[in-house]
Amino acid sequence: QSVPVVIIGAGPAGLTLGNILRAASVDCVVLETESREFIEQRPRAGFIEEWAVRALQERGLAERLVQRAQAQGECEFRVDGERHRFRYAELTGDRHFVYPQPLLVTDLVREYADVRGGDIRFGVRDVALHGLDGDRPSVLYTDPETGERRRVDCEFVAGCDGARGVTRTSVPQEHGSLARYDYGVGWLALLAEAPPSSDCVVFGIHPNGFAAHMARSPEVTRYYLEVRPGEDPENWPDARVWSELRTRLSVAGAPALTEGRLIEKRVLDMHSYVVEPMTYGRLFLAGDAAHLVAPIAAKGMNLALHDALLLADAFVAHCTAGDDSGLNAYSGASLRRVWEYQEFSQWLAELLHGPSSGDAYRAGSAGARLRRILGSPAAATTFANSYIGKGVAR
Ligand code: RFL
Repeated sequence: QSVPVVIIGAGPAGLTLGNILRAASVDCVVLETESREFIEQRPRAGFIEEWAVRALQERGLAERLVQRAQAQGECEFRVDGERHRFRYAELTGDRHFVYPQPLLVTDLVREYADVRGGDIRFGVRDVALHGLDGDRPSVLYTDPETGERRRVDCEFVAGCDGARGVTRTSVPQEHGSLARYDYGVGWLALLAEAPPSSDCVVFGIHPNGFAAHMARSPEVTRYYLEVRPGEDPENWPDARVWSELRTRLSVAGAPALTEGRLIEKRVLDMHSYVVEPMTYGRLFLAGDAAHLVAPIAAKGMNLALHDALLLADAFVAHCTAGDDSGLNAYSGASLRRVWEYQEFSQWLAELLHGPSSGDAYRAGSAGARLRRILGSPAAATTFANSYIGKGVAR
């Protein structure tokens, strides 16, 4: 079999790319290790920036999202027993759309496979890439039903297989670089079967550690607690989680947290990485496969969507008009937004983690950071633009 593009991975990046290629009649095959049921339920992100929603809408990929997502334009910092509202939509005109990643993935799979008739193969094993530095690469995988080894020849491979995929590791080490940053903290990521306790994202800045509240749906809320890196989630029985969330997030005048069963409890070691360049021969990396951004500022899925949009247009221009300018510019164009978001996440992380670092200098600086965005209109606008992903320098 031969197609112009093989897409490895059916996350937000791979599925968005696949949908746009289908709409332009560019043939592709999507290979995914997990089952359809699994990817439609895997909980993760939930905050999508307005520019990304509008871009999906223009491609006919956001109908259900726009109908069902709640839009939020404010966040709240809670510190020293006080609450400070930050109204970024008033400053930028843009909001976040609260839409759980599994719902977006469900919509994108349905559109790709059931509406646009796209080819997607679930449960594949042992994906291997060959000939990336030549004109005719191929992808091999094991068919889950027959156990047979299958091969798809192509012009391009899109590596959309996330942080633990195979495509990034197919790039020879000497070809590029991997820049990595460790935050030195862990986050206990929690999903509670409980309605949100605030109408916006809440950042709790506390000497015990940072905490956060983010709506996911009317029935489910995400919470985060800063913990030691590598800490065992078993150290955090439900009663301890709720007690610590109350300590770090409670302020006078705010409604009490609505508690519920904790349906996810895992420790994330906060780190980020960036692969440069994001291409190797005929392989183009996109999304978490190319760059991971710790979920401090809820940026990862937005970057994955940005990559998919850029790469899709570049493949379409190549395949339909022989125009390679988009493919040549892809890595640089993506990395500008990637580094912008990396730097912002690091800046915000220091504001959130400094006060619990045990270091008086970092704590003092973090206090200055917060006062500046709350007190200076110019600083507030800069922060708001970064927070919503607007005005990335070209
Ligand atoms: P994904 O979503 O990981 O999809 C990759 C797909 O590839 C498959 N795969 C393979 N397929 C074939 N062959 C192989 N060898 C394969 N290996 C893996 C996988 O099964 C999977 O289906 O990558 P993609 O598309 O790049 O999307 C990235 C986003 O998923 C990620 O950046 C976000 O989830 C990050 N993130 C957040 N981003 C936001 O923009 N807003 C948020 O609010 C937000 N919250 C979060 C987050 C990530 C979190 N975790 C789990 C780190 C909250 C959390 C807790």
